Amino acid sequence: MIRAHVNFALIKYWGKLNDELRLPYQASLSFTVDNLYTETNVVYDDNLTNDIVTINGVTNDPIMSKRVTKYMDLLRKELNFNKYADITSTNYVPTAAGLASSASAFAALSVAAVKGLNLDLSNSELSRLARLGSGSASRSIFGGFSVWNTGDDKTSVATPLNINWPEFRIIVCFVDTNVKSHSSSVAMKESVQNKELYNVWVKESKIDLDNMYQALDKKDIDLVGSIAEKNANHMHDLVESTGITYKTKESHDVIDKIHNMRQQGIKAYYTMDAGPNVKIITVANQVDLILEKLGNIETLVCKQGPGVTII
Ligand code: 2P0
Repeated sequence: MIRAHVNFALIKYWGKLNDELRLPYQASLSFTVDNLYTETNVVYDDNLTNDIVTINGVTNDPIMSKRVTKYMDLLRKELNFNKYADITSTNYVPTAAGLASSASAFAALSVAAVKGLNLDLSNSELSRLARLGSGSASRSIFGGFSVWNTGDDKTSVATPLNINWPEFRIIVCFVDTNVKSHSSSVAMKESVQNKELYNVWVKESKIDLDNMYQALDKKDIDLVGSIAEKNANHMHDLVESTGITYKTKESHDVIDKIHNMRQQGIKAYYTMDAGPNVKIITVANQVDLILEKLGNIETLVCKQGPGVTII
């Protein structure tokens, strides 16, 4: 069984240069967390004539399992084998939280599929295979902070950043569990088509990344938080220029609370991904204050998590 953890991007991946190979236009930087993860087991069986896919206890669900079998077909081609497998995967995220993550799912699946073949691949090679399943999965191979670089099929992989910052926290605010998000792949595609705005995004996110390296080096939460917040706002402005929006009224309410907290000197910054939930970027000694100010919003406090592990 392989366990892979969810990662949250502080500098976002948004837009594919190559759809099939999932090569990004810009590098992204993320934090892999401890308490949201996927566990996956892949058992090859010479008698099988197709893959059997069970996700969260449901076998061969038409939409979910199709993406998995398509990915297994890709691995059969890439790694040159022809066996089918019984695949069981469970997402450990708060129930009904709307936080299913393709990052942890494809990181766990890629590694479980490789281990089941008794292949010994490097973390870089595993990151590449995970990327082919879902871009952000390339980063979940590693624990803590990591960067997924641009490049070609071989070189566009994630690498871990050697940053020891045990006090860093991300508080997930589950603001709206019922909203059906637009798929990030579709929203990315539309964003890329808006060439003028998209080019600005690519240019700015490179600057954000450089600034983020320096801020992380100093472990300066105000700098890290404000760069991440600016980067997330830029991504969401780009998304909204296509007519899609991920922010709901509830998201805006939490964002307002975060602005208020900052006026009171609390170190709280936000980031958001392809959905309405808001993630607060902070450090350990601010967590109790923040939770108190959030009131009855459902939250999950995340610390640094490990890279993929065999369990
Ligand atoms: C990220 N997101 O960097 C960005 C920020 C969402 C917002 O990566 O199409 O599921 O499978 O490569 O990785 C979500 O996109 O996209 C994502 P695919 P993925 O975390």
